[in-house]
Amino acid sequence: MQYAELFIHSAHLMATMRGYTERPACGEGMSEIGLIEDGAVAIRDGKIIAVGTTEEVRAGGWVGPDTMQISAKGKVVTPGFVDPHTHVLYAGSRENELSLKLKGVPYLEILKQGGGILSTVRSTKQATDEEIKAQTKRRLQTMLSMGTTTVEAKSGYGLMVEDEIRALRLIRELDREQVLDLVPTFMGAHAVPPGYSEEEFTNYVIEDMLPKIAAEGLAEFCDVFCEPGVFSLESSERILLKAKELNLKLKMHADELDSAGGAELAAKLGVISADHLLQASDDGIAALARQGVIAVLLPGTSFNLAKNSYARARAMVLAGVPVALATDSNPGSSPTESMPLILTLACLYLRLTPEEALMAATINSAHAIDRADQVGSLEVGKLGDVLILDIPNLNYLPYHFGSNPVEMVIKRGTVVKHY
Ligand code: IZC
Ligand code: ZN
Repeated sequence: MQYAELFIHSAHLMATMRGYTERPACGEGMSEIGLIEDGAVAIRDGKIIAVGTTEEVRAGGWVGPDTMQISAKGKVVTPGFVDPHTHVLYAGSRENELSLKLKGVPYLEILKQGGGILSTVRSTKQATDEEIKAQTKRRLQTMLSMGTTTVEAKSGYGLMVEDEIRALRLIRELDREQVLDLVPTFMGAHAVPPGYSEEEFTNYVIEDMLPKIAAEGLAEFCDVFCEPGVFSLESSERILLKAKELNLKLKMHADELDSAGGAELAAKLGVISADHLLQASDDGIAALARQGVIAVLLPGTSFNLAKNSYARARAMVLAGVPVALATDSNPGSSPTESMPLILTLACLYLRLTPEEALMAATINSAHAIDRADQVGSLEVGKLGDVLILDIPNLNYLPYHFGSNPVEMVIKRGTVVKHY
């Protein structure tokens, strides 16, 4: 339901994440979630106009006779989750690869055999625009129901220029046709298609794809799967330098499966975020901290690849790297839409505290997609993207897993989900 004015009040706890709009939280700052007891937030025309205790906001005269009032008594209120790393646009699925996975066939071996990413490239190519959109809308709807209100979406299941442009156009259409806000990333360098050497395909990305993508204004970020056996440090650097020249902002899949200096390159290029980082070296982590690169960690991927090893988030927090969290939602290594699950994995296996994990999933994620001026915290002027969680305290959020803690989702001041 849409109301011009909305007043959410009496929250047992409200985590505002205030104070980190200019810079992401790092170090001890990652625990400063700006808690307000008996919290309230007022929204007008889709934007937050007041935040404080229930008494303060009422006394401020923000609540009029026509204001829709919602009690969050006994509940926890947070900003909507921001999911800053997904491959959510595709057709098909890859459950047929489960038996290979269970036999221990590595992720990159499945890709080498023409499966993995290339299998999704084929199923996406065969699908109509409407089919791709319908399948993606269902995933976005699941994300929304689990509290995600802003999501980054990568291309990368096209690989040829016309298919990549198609993917980015569909992302733009989906942004307009459904509730979640989508942030588009070009990731033509996701896999090397059959018939190309890595160098030939890298040249193709640089000479044919990037100029067209940039000219159409279809993407805000450029990302590369920088990984030994996929795109080398050299190829990744060439692609990202070209993207920078064309005014795209930079991201990098770095040090996911093998340690190869991905974090160091991310720091050298000054990317906004370096993602995965399971195998990042100590020097790499120090370099990320020096450059203020955000580490987007994806524990759902470690979990789903049955890695038994996770990114060294504690070392990153200690070094002063701002940490963010994402689902990596994709049909191969992380077939999930659930940020609450990611928060659980982040606490249990990345060893983040519930406060740090929430920071990582809201304002720091917003920074990772350059949206911190609009979302990620409950502060005056930001979008009215608010969650009411049916949990008694913050620890309960990662503690109780596998079900959905979200009772109500408010997107731009509109109640879009209500159980
Ligand atoms: O479809 O496997 N890691 N890209 C890099 C992916 C996972 C997506 C996929
Ligand atoms: Zn990814």
